[in-house]
Amino acid sequence: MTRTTLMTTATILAAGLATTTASAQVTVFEWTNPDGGAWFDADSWDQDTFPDDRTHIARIALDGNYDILAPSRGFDLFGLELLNPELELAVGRLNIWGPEIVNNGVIGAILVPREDSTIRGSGVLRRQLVEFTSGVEFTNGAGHTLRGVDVEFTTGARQRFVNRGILEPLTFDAMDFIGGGGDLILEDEGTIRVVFANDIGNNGRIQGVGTVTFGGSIEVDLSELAPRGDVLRPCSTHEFFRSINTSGRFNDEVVGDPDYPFHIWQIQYDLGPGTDKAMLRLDCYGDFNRDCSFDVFDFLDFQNAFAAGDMAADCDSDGALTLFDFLCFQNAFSAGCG
Ligand SMILES: [Ca+2]
Ligand SMILES: [Ca+2]
Repeated sequence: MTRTTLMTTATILAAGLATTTASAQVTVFEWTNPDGGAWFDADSWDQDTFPDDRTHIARIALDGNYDILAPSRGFDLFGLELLNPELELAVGRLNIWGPEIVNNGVIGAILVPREDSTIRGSGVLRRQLVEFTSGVEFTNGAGHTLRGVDVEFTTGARQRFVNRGILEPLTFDAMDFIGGGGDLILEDEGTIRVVFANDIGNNGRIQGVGTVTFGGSIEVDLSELAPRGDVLRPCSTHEFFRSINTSGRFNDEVVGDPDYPFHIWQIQYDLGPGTDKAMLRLDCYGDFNRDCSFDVFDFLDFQNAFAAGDMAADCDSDGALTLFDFLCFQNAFSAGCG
């Protein structure tokens, strides 16, 4: 895995959760059936009925490996607390009327935050949708993962998506941010983890989003690629986000990968017309001037960089420019680009 840090300062807003007058009437439903079963089976809960209302909190804390057959229709809850890390809960369209969801397992849902709210915990929201229908702020909390989830804004109202956790726009199941007028804010402590699989052409989109503020870091996970060389060729770029009308910016940073000796990864983000996309680029260290050919100009450029004290000439990455960097560069040049 390679990693690069984005240096753009994120706007950090205090996400004070509004206290709600409805909280006084909220009822907690605790799952009590160790064998699993249907959501609509009142006997599986500690109340007289099952949770299915905007004043209900569904709490599933019972340990064990069991399944819950949840409603595929849309329904309302004040909150959902999925505390059993073994549980994967697939539901339909889920309106959340309270300030938080706690998820230590896996939730597959079209999640509709109806008030300012946060999803937190160590779990994963996977492969569906966070859908904004009103002017709210929704936060992916620290440590929580949205995996292949689209974030869809509507037009008009104030809408903000804040990431303090992990976004995984899988290349086989892209993560799209789509809509009119919403703000996408990726906080300082948030991470975008791009998992490249063999189907590398399926990119996420950032379209029609009002303001994009990038912060935090990007992790590029290449471990799913096998064999890697067939997919990622040197002197090539691979889009992982295409964006339009955004104001965010990634800073380029050269990254290394021990599995690719003498190769260099870069995260690139361009804002020019038709080129506003985030890309992963693979180059080879021996091609020092990055023109995709190996010739004497690479030697000259390396020597100039070395003489100028440019740390780009620190081939062995030990933080100092020494004779070993010349030897390292010669090896990289000989290794070529393969
Ligand atoms: Ca060259
Ligand atoms: Ca060195």
